[in-house]
Amino acid sequence: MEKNTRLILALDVLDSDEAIKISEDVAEYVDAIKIGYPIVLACGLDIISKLSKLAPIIADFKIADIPNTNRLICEQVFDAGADAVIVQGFTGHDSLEICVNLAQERNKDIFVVTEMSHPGALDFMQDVGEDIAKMAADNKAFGIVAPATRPERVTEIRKIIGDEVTIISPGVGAQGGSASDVIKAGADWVIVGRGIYQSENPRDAAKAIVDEIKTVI
Ligand code: OMP
Repeated sequence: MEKNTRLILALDVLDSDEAIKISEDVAEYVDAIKIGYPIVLACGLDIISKLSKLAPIIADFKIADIPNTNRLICEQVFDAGADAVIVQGFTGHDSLEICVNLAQERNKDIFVVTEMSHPGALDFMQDVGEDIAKMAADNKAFGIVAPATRPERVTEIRKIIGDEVTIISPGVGAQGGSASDVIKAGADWVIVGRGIYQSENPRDAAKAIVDEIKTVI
């Protein structure tokens, strides 16, 4: 995944035509499109190959199972045309390692969730977020997912993983986070969903975020 605009679109819409139209409109301003359960359950797995003509696709299935099941899921998702998969880190090193190995064989990427962006992440996840970040770096994951709603945590996680591992950061806009703040805190990319796809003009909304990011890099 190339770091140009530093913006990833989270495409959590349920209609295939709408998804393609929004993606075409914003393609110039995004480095990747992140899809997940909502769009795939509504439109089918085929949506991945359709959207992959417009941008690299990150499949956000937050995979969280035993190693063998994780591998079976990653195989299906990579076969469908995704360039990267998001996995949960709390299942431990062997569940992650099998995903990273498969991704390396296929020239694909794995992102690992550390601590999530919503308030409930403070109940359990934050306590293990730093250990998960270290495990992701030790296992040579391409990147981690860390919260734009808590830029200070992104800075902490960056210290743990160093500069080799990338950080993609959701929580900008609808969840209250700021794109420029989290890039300054150490994120490589921001992930934005509703702030773009629910806007009157998704293309203008994406451009405004990219312009904001440019002011701090
Ligand atoms: P908006 O809040 O609409 O911008 O969407 C954020 C996107 O990032 C959604 O697709 C979420 O599922 C996803 N996300 C989070 O919001 N928080 C996290 O901690 C992790 C993710 C993710 O893994 O992408």
